[in-house]
Amino acid sequence: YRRRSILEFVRVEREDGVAVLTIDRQEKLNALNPQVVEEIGASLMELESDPPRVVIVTGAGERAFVAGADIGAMSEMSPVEAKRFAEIGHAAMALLDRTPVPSIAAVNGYALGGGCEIALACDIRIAAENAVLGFPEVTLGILPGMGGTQRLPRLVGPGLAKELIFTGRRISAGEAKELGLVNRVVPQGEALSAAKELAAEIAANGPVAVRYAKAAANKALDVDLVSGLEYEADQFALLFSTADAKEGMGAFMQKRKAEFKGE
Ligand code: CO8
Repeated sequence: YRRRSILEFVRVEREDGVAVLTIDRQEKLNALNPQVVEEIGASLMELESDPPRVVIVTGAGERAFVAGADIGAMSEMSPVEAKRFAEIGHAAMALLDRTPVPSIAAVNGYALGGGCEIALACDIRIAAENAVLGFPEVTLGILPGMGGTQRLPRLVGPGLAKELIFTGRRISAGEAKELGLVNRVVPQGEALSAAKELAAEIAANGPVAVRYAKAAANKALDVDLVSGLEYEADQFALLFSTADAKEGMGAFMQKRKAEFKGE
């Protein structure tokens, strides 16, 4: 990604160890054109050099998280340009996937197509009750090109994923909760504040432990059970070398609150 000193459609604010990445292209319901995708990638790359304790991704305004890829821009793409678009999308989602710290999508409104795929690349999804989710790509004659065909079956199982992808049907936040596509539904306008509360709860815990726990949980999706359990045991043991583990267990024994330093 090119480093851009001024980003037009993405901003990142940091507070108390939590970074909030906001996609802001409100007149197009935060739809993703190549520049928006590049800016998401560039912002995530920037965070890599000084990771926060939690990353939250959200959309500006109350109507949309992200209403998908920009259909106007896509309607003029050649296959080569579409491939490039998918590649920068995958690269940005890989950064989100790979971020060592927990990520939360605050789904504040429409999360369609590429929008739903961004939410899927996060560890946890919180939806406002007005949120509408779905994968309308096949209704446009294309398919989910930013990881949806791969991440949705892993999250909700192949049967439900295929139904959603083949029909392109939009579902409510409540239905998404029933399917396990979102963790929780909150009142309209409260997705970001709920995500921040959750982020604070996570950020109060041992940061190294949380990172290793994320890596171990991700392993579960990639390897067989025996290898995964071995990995877990190794990470468990490794944490005993951290000051945080001494502090955490010591604080319990001394009946006081632990103060973690992330070391
Ligand atoms: N692309 C371009 N413009 C959009 C998009 C979009 N996806 N979504 C909304 N807009 C624009 C509208 O055109 C409109 O612009 P204008 O005012 O200039 O006409 C403005 O945003 C407001 O939208 P609406 O007037 O349509 O608002 P409504 O409340 O009537 O409807 C909907 C809201 C239902 C969300 C409707 O806008 C809609 O259906 N949008 C398209 C949703 C969609 O199909 N998304 C999936 C796109 S495909 C995709 O995401 C592929 C992912 C692969 C990515 C690959 C690599 C990055």
